[in-house]
Amino acid sequence: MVDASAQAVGKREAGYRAADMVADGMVVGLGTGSTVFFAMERLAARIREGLVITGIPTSFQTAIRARGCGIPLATLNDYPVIDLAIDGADQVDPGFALIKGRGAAQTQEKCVAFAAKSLVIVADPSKLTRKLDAVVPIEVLSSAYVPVIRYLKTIGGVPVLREGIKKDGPVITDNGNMVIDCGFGTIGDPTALDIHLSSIPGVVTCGLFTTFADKTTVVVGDSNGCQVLS
Ligand code: ABF
Repeated sequence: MVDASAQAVGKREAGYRAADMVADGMVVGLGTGSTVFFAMERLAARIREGLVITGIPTSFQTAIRARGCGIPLATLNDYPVIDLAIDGADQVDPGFALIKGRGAAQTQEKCVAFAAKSLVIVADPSKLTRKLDAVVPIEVLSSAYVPVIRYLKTIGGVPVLREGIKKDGPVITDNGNMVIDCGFGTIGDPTALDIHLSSIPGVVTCGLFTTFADKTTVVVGDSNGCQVLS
């Protein structure tokens, strides 16, 4: 059982440490989720002290929060190369393969990770796992969610269309698509599954991130401080 307040302290430690890795003049990818929000809180303080950066948000939610923090924003089309991206994760394995997308923002997060020279994943210890085994969020065209679900079942997946908290309709992403959360049990070969899922017609982006390990640093925060893994 995860202690929620200790977890929040860890997230803040990790977020603040990642924000301190940002240098003046950088273009910074801003991921989605509560740990990244701590990083933005710290960036806001540094901006008040004179830091100049440009943020590239990965979701409407992050853009709103970043504006509130006084972080100047631009788009990936304005800045196709990002100096450093800070993002969260649902699970991280020892080789830095990731599951992301609980916030339904994995498409833009993957675009930003791809464009980034370096990717800093901020996490609390509960995110670290020996083997990835969480559900994989899959963003899918609304016009093809039924055949995609059907196909996922044929490859041994347990797919569930993500609904809102009130269960009164599907979650719709910032891109106007739906999300399928698909269980696969323990994932033996994350790279192969990433490639397979990404190749299904109708799938926009799957939440497995398996191609960024070489440029990834993982900052794990807990109540004693941070561990930086690279
Ligand atoms: C985003 O937010 C997602 O890709 C990931 O699912 C989630 C992590 O959220 P949190 O930092 O709140 O645990 O990064």
